[in-house]
Amino acid sequence: MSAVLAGAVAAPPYVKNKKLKSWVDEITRLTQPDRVVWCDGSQQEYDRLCDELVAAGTFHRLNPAKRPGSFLARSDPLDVARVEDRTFICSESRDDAGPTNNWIAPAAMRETLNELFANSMRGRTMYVIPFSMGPLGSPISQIGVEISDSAYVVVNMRIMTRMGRAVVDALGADGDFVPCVHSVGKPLINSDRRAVKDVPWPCNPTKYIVHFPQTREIWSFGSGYGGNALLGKKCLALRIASSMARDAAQDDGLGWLAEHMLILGVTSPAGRKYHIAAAFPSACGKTNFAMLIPPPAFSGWTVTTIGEDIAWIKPGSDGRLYAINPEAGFFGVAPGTSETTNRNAMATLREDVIFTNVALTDDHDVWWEGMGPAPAHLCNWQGKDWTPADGKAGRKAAHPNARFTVAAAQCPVIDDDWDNPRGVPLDAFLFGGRRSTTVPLVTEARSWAEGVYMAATMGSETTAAQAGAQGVLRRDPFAMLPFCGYHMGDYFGHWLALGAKLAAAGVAPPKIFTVNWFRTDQSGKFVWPGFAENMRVLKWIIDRVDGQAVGVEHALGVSPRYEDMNWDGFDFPRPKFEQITSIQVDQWREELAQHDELFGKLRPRMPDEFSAIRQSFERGLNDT
Ligand code: SAT
Ligand code: MN
Repeated sequence: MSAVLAGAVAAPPYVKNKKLKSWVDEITRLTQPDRVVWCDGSQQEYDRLCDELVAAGTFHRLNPAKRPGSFLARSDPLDVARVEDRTFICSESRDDAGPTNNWIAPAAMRETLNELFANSMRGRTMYVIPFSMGPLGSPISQIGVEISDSAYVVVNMRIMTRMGRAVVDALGADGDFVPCVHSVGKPLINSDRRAVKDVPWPCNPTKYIVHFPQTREIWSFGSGYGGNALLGKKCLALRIASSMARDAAQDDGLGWLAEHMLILGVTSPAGRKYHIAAAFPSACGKTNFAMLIPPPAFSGWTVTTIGEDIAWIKPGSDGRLYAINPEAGFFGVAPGTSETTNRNAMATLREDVIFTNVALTDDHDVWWEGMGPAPAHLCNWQGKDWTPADGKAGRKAAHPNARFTVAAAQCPVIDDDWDNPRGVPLDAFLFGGRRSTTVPLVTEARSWAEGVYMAATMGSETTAAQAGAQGVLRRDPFAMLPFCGYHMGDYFGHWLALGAKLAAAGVAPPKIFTVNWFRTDQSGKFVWPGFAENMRVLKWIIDRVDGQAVGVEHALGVSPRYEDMNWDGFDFPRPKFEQITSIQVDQWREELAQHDELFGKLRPRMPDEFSAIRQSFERGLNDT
C-alpha cells in the first residue's frame, strides 16, 4: 500500500498506464481527498484495513474461536439494498436505454455528478482499486478500476474480484479499463474543515448509481452497500458488460453474453461432465441450486459450483459457448441459509467472512432467521437487544437482505475449473421463476428461438425480499430486468441473433429449458420438495442433452412423463407429478395475453419473431 497527499499526486512506480494515472489525477482534483492510497491487494493490506474498520466502529471482530478471521458490519438503516429507482443508464439516446431503465441525458447527468463529487472526499482517504472481472488473462475477462472513499468497499472488492497490483501489471502502459468512481458522499464538515464525526457507516441521503454505456463509465454516489458500491458486480459485470457484449457483435459478428446466471457442473458416475447456466430472479434459490447436494439414491453423481450470480459467456473457436464466473467471491443473502437448506454454503462460511446486517450472538458469533433455533438473546442488525419475543412480534434479528461476503475458493464443492481462463463449455440454459400455477416443473424448448421467447417472458411472484405486496406476478425477462444496460427489445434480438449465427455455422447452441419448483396445491403448499430432489430434474435435462431421455411434446415444448423421471429412493406419487406438470389451457391463454403487455411496452424494438412464436403457442393450445 502506498499513500500520497492530494496535490502531490504520484502513482507508485509500478503504475505505467497513462490513462489510469491521468484519470486518478483528475478524480483527485475533483474530489479533494486528504490521502490517495493505491491498493496492492495483499493480505497485509486487507488485514490493516480490517483493523482500521474495527477501530472506526464499522467492523466488529467476531469470536476467533467460533468464526476465525471474520467481521460483522452494520450499515446505516437506510442503506441496506440496491436502489433501482436511483439507478440510471445514460446513453446518448433515451430510446437506447429503453422503457425498463431510468434515463437522464448524459450532459445533464455529468453536471449533476460534477457538483456531487466536487470535494466529496475532503477529510477522507481515496482508494484506487484495480480489479479484474474473470481470471487475469482470460479472453473473456475485463479490467476495471474503482476509486472509492470506503475501506469497506476495498476489503469487499478484494474478496469479490481479483484485485490489486497484478491487475495493474496486466494493464501495462496502454491497456484499457472501465473507470468506476464511488463516493459515500460528503461528510459534515466543521469550520476547521475536519469531518464533524466519523460515523461507522457514512452514506448520503442523495443517491445516484450511474452508467454511461457509450463511454463505459460508472459513477456511484451516496451508498456504501452491495451492488450500489461494489461496482464490479451488477454495475460492471451486468449493466456495462451487457452493453459491451452486444456491441461486440458489430466487430466479430457474434458478440457475447453477460448474464444474471449461476454456473454449475454435473458429473455422472461414469465421469461425464456437463455444464449448466441458470437464471432465476432473487429469492428463487439460486445459491442453493448452484451448490445442490444430490439425494442419496444418486450416489456417484456430483454437482460442483462455478458461479452463483453472474456468468459471462463467449463463443469459443469451436463454436461452443464458454462461460466464466467473472467474480471471485459470493455476496450472498444470509437469511434462510442453514445446514438443511445449504450445507455447502454453511461450510463456506466457517472462516474469513464479512457479514453485513446479520444478528450478533452473546458469544460474538452470527445468527439470522432460518439458521436454526434463536438464542435467548441477540444484538439485532442495528445493534439493539433482541429476544425471541421480538421475533414473535415480527421484528427481525437480521435484516432480510443481510449478506455474507466470502471467497468462492472456500466453497467445499467449488469446481476444479471455476478459475479456468478458458471457461467451461455450456450444455444447457435453465430459466426459472416462482410460479404457484401455470408453469410446469420442466419444459425443453423445441428451438433456440422458442427458448429465448420463454426466457424473455419469464415471470415470478414477489416475496418478502421485495418491497410491496407479496405474491404479485412480475415479468422479469432473463432475470435481467434491473441489470440490462440497454433496450430490452434489443437484448432479446441479440440473443436470437447469436443462436441463429451459431446454428448457421453448423454448431447446435445449448438447449434451453424452463423450470418451476414452486407450484402449490389447493392449500397453498409447495407440491415439489425442491432442494436435493431438483437433481432428478437436472438428470432428465442432461439425458435430453445426450439424446437419452424421453419426453412428450405439448403446446409449449417437451416435458417428461412420470415414467421418464428417475424416482429411486423417493416416493413421489403420480397424481402429484401430474399436478406440477399439467398445462391448463385457460391459464396459458391468460399467460400469453399477459406477454402482450410486455411486448407492447418494448415495441417497436420487439423482435418480429416473437409474434410468430406466440401465435404458434396459441395454435398449439387450441389443438390441446
Ligand atoms: O446488492 S447486490 O446487487 O450486490 C446483490 C443483489 O441485490 O442481488
Ligand atoms: Mn443477483
